Amino acid sequence: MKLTEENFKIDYMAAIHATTARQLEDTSSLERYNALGQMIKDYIGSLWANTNASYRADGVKQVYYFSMEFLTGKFLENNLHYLGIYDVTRKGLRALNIDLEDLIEVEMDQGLGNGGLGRLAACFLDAMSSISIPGHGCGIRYKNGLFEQKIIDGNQVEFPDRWLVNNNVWEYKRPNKAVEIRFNGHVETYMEEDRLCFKHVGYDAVRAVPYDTPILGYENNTVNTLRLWSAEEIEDIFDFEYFSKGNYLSAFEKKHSVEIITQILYPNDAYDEGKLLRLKQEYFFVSAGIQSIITTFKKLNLPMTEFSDRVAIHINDTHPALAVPELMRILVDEERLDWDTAWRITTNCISYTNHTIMAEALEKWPLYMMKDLLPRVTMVIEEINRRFIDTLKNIHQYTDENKIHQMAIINDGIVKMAHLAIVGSHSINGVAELHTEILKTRELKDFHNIYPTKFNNKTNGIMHRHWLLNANPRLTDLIEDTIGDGFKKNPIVLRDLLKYREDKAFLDKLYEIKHQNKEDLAKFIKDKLDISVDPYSIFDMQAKRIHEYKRQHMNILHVMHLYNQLKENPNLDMPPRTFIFAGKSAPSYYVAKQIIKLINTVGHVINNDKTIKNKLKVVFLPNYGVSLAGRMIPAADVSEQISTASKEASGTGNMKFMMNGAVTLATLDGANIEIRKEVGENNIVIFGLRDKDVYDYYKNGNYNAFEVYNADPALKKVIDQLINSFLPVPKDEFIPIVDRLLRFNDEYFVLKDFEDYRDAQERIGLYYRNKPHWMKMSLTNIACSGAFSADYTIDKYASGIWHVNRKSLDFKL
Ligand code: B1H
Repeated sequence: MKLTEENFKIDYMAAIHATTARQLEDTSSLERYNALGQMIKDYIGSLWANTNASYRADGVKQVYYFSMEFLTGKFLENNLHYLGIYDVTRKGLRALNIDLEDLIEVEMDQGLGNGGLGRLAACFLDAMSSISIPGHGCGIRYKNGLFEQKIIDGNQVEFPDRWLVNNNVWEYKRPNKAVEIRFNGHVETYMEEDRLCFKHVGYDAVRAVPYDTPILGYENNTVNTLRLWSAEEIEDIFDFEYFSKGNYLSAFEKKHSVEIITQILYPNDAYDEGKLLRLKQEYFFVSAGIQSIITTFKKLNLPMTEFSDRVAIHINDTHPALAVPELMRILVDEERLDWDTAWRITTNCISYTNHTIMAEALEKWPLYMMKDLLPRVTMVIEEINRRFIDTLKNIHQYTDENKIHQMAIINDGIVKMAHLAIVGSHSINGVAELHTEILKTRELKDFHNIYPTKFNNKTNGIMHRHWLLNANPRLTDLIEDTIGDGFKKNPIVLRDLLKYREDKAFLDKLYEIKHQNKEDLAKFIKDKLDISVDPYSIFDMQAKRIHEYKRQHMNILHVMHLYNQLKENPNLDMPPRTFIFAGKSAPSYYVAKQIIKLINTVGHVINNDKTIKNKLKVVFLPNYGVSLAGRMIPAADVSEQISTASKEASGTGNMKFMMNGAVTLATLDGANIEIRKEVGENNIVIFGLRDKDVYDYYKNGNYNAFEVYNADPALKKVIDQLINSFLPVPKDEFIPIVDRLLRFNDEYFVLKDFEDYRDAQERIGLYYRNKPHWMKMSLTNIACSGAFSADYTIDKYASGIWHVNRKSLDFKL
């Protein structure tokens, strides 16, 4: 949009007065931020209204991306960039003696997600708007996002994330669009003419109130909607029943028991806790979302049979899989369609992404629990299951009862959500080539046999405008000066940078930018943690959720090994290294928390040892999230992507780091494999077991961790140091970690991969010392990262799964 500095100042002063009723000089940063946010929101308003009007006028097919998590982070900076008014805003504020950076800092992260899955949903929303896909998010407005992590005495301690305390300027509450959600009660059957009908009675009703946030497209006038639902009590229950009986306090208890539904985000990543409240959350937002989609569809005045021509519903993992029976329930019970027609519509609408094969993450609900909470929906699932088993027997001629039992949606009193999602959707995709291959040939092989065409791959992507343009302005400027700004809309042209591989002047500039970013981070680390790190050292980073399969403990054991070498020979010729860790552990994941403690303990010893001449430092940056990632990633030299092969479905941090010029140190897992394909094997450092080796060990049961431990003195030494008082903690502190590695035979092959990892790290050191060589690797990574833009990923979802078209809008503000 067009905005002059003069007009900006007029609008901003008006916003200050309207939102604060104070003179500018009397306002706080928070008030100034809110005023700016309000003003931007006003600018967005007409674009948003226009987008919705045009979708409705043309009756275009729209996508609804259902996800339990949307990790959007901050909005202000992005919205300014996307409206094309970042520079004028900065200048205008400067003229008023305000730093835009300070206001950006004030905004709280919207942290409504755990990790990769939630951030992917946020990058996808941005991409849908930016490539002009009519696509919206549907989720939960958690009062408390993912906990805030503090490190106290080396331990993770969780604090509530009260992101709403200062009010959320970006959302619109829309009470007039609230819907009712029904839990518990029972089902009555009755005949109407010759149709058997079902009525849910005696239920507890909850009000779902939507809060809408605009999702801007990049300079294209498109504004889609992120609709998050919040639970409120239904007034008449609250008022009457209780008050009239004089139960004033019980009335508030009732209110509390309703609002608790959207109070917290479950803090597990890739782990299913199986709590009733979680099931409630899942049904709550799925039912609300589908009801509101149906209301929107009905405004088109089309027959219900055209629903799937106008609506695509995507479910982000199985958490929203109740969309299948809920849509069936509405089509059959309320819209009075026959089962087969309803089923055709439902399966045509719904598509499903699988994000993990880790057994502990697969959602399973006890049938009794589901029946109790959702009596009619469970009946629908039972009917879907009955018909599915019929198909297996009659169409596919299955006679093997065992196989049928295994594939069933419900067996032994358990509802398997992945099976429900597969049977109820027309598309099932994995999130990287290897992951999809594993789904097809191993984990979901039986389903692939009967539905070969449903399965497809959509390798994850990241929003390059966030992770490059916003996060790394220095690098962005250099790229723009060198190859023009085409990469902003079409990131594959970053490949033009490959021409500069031999250009010393260019590589020097690239080095200088990385160095400045490292200086910035070094200062941040000093301010936050009072640890001095050398910006000339290798910044080696592992930033992601803490999990044994991601193997942060392998990383820190290797750091201990380097330390041992330095202690033996303080003059060891080794490039100085700074190992930087960040990531949260699920609060109840004991071993992961011990890994955090171990990293901090080792850091404490190493960082305070003067004899090693600052050649080694270890930093754990607390409270990893979207904002911290934006600070860290531009300063990384080495990106640690070291999961046990086959375990990391894709990874997306790997893409963010390469885009910012880090060299990846990786196992052949998830999207690392595709990164290697893009950059070529000379521009990535690969080590470790392959997925096939891992599966062979599991199958043959012939892995012996003790043997590996006994055969490698350097490895044995570091493991022993965990429990021999080498570290300043009680002797038994790290026994759980050692037990997992030895007594329980090292499920994730940390010991097996250790030697290879050590060699790979040595290669990293050698390459880094050869500066021109290193900078060429770094440049190649940046140049080849465009392929991983979420713009392309979403384009493939749109054409290959959703069958929706781009919708260009020419409205101008
Ligand atoms: C991923 C999850 C996940 N996979 C359950 N599965 C959750 C499962 O709250 N829960 O119950 C939360 C999260 N998250 C990640 O998805 C994968 O591990 C990554 O490899 C992948 O890149 C990411 C996005 O596809």
